[in-house]
Amino acid sequence: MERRSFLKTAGLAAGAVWTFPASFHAAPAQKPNIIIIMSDDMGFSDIGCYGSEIQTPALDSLAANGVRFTQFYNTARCCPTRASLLTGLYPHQAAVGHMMEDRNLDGYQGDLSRNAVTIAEVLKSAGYGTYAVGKWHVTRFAGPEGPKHNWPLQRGFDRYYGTITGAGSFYDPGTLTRDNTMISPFADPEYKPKVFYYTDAISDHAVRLIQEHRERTPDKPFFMYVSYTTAHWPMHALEEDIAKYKGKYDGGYEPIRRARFERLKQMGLIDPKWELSPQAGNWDEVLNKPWEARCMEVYAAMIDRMDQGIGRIVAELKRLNQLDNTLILFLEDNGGCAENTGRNGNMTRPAQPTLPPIPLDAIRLEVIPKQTREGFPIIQGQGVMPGPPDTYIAYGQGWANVSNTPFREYKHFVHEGGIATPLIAHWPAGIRRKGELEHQPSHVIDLMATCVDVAGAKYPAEFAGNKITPLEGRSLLPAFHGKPVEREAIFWEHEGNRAIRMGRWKLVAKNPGGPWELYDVENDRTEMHDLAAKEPERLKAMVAQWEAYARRTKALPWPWKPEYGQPAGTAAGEKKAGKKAAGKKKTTK
Ligand SMILES: [Ca+2]
Repeated sequence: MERRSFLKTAGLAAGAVWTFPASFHAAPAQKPNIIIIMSDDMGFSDIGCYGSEIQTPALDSLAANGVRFTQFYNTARCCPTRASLLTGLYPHQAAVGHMMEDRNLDGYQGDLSRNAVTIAEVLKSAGYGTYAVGKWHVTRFAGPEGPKHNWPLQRGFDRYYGTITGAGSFYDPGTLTRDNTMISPFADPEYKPKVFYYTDAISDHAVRLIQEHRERTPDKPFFMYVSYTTAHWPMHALEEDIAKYKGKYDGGYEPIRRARFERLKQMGLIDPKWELSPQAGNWDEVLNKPWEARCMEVYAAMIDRMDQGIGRIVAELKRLNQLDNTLILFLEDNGGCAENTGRNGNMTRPAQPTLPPIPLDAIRLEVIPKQTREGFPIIQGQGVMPGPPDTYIAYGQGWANVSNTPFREYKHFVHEGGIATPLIAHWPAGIRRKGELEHQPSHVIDLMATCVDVAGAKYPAEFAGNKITPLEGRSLLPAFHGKPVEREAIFWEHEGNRAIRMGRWKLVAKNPGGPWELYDVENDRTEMHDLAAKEPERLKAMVAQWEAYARRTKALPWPWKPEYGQPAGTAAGEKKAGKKAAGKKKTTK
């Protein structure tokens, strides 16, 4: 275990540049394959090799034979993270500063910018086969007829199987698409599982596309983007997986959170001097404990199933003798989600279908469906045990707080709980470190630069007649080997939540009108001791830096109003924002 001082490399002297020597590792005979695997709405401590009790042997094995980053960051939300990952830019530069709506501002168009290129577009021109599987969610045009200018095949991918929108049933997901055609999972001659479960469909298609690539173009390397919707609401999982976790969460939030906190410290992933952030939710006051515990059992089962699929992908690479020369990266798109979807009300399941059935070949588009194909209504609330296809329920704030152990806040927010994610890098032929930790702060914007570097590709100044915004991220190749990556600062803006990280210092604010807080992250990464009042000069300088970033990257001007208090996108914020926006011009479609 590595006990190197945290953040030591973060405060590099200005101008210190480290260049990666070409001879550092023997150049593989063939360019490496690259697979980026991303999960959805999971917290920092939700996988085994980051302190979780949830069983993730496949990811743990990648970690044991690769490098784990302790300070890797996403953007706090699904679409902006996906836009950043694909383009190497901050989300607003890719025109996806928020969700999939056009707010008539450059940074907030809800449709991937043509002044950005995707990793697939860049690697394709470097001779790679390119594949995307799973959630897309970077275009507001998600109807079966498109327009499809920002669907995967029009953004550099050779093949695609997945969902164009952001969330949906795991048993019957809306906007399911193969290549350029929307399909029904129950009328798909190419894929006929006994039970359709989206996580398995993603894993199976990843395996199949790797096989087909090797059969058809054995001399070409490939890039694959595997984007699971695990463990975004609804809590949908197969009973055989839920059974593994039966009773595991009956003791409530605190024992699980404490155990994760201790394991994180033992593993060296967090500094023992950091305090555990406050507990959200009091188990003693939970009225329906079996229901609340079941929510987490299902959540754990969803992650378990994803890990089984990752295991199958790894096994296939091994079978094809490609594992050594494949860079596999695993990350999460945002922190655990405290949203309340489906947790209110008290619906019951009727004995018989009450609605007209939907034909098996019908294309469905819903994020939150009203019924199953058979005609059973979708049921929600505390009378409904989550898991089966006719339920649609989120796991709620108490468990999200557990997911984000030891940090504060959730998805949406840019305190550490919203933006801290594991990053596992596994590449036997290219990374010598085994089971080690890398403490340098880095960000999802870095994955494009890393892919360009690893693939020996060139990031273009112009693509398809459009000027391309210069790359924001830095290659993590040096960091894979424990060498410093030069970087002045990392920035965030989401729904008026703001942050900047410079070395050991983090400036952060919640909500458009919220005051700035300042933390010494080296001593206090759980953001418990606000130093804003003690460090007015530092605060002022960092605020100026953040504002310059926000204007440069088009995070400003804002669609958010400081007086909203709560950001749009949260339940409270949407209500408030909706009321205010109603009297003004309509900015969403
Ligand atoms: Ca997400």
